[in-house]
Amino acid sequence: MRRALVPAAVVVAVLAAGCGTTDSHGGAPNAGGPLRGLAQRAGIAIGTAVDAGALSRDDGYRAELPREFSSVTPENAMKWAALEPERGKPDWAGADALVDFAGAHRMRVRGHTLVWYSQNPDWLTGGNFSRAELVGLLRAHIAAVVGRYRGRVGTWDVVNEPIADSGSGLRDSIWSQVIGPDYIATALRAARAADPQAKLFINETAADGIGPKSDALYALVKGLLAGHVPLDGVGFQMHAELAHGLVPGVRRNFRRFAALGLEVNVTEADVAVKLPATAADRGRQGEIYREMLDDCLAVRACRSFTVWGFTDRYSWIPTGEPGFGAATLLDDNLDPKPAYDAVARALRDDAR
Ligand code: 9MR
Repeated sequence: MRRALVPAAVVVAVLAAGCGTTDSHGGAPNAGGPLRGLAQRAGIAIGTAVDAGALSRDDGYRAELPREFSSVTPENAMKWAALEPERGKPDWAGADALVDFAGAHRMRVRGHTLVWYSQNPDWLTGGNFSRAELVGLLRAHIAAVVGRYRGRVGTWDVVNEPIADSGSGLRDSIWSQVIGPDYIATALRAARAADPQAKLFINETAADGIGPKSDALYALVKGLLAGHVPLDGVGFQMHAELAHGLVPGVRRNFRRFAALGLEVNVTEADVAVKLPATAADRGRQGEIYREMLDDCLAVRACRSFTVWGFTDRYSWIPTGEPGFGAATLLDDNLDPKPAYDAVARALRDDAR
């Protein structure tokens, strides 16, 4: 076992409750599971993005979710456009339902996300606000959202995807353009003030290995820490595509961020496959998931591994990347794919 975070009595109780060789899906035997018990033994959280619509109406989905996962991230329900489609008229229904569900099943919540270039309401992006006005709106938004879930959302992706894809500076957004680079520190400080106990993260895409983009992220984070801006960790999304596999240098990258004293999390893992997916594709996909998880398990500061949706029934990939799909651990029928077995095996091997 890698970490002694879990008291032996808890491990025994979890094992007795049915992890190990139990097949949780009622189908063919798999490599063990549920993932939740295996992850607990390995000393990490295992999470998934959650589709608010599926959570409200799909009983199979609702049953599978707390059995397999110890952490949830709202896929869209906490984005600004979802929370405040009309100015001053917040709609908490989807986010509340998820936080309540997580509480009832003793799952952690990763709040996602407080400031991003995308999925902002039109009134905000089209409002022609001055710098001072936008700073005020950002602070008020963060105070309201983080304050509402204080003590119930343990971790926040405060800032999402701040770095330009080229790695040359910050990504263009209403925030970087109107407020300037300071928007990041402003957001982190507002989040800390609203819930001093919550862990605060910057979450980035396509910065998993070593390269210009992760170098820029590293420089940003180092600067924030030097300026005593509150920051507890960095999330690496790990969206991957079957044909390309993983980028090189993931562990080295995780380790340099960890060496700054930060937690490192995998926050949005999936492996998109060009459709139709063959049996060989599914096998290779399992290997890529395993490499991702092994990269996390190899780095002590990596304490949470989240997949971006756990079933192909609701994955964002077919709409987000037309022609691709089959990206998750369970198929359309919620049956485990080789990727599920690979993740279970990686957890089980680490927990031994
Ligand atoms: O999975 C989300 C999808 O349903 C939305 O339509 C999309 C809008 O941009 O956002 C997706 O989630 C993104 C996440 O919030 C941030 N990282 C990239 C994810 C995939 O696009």
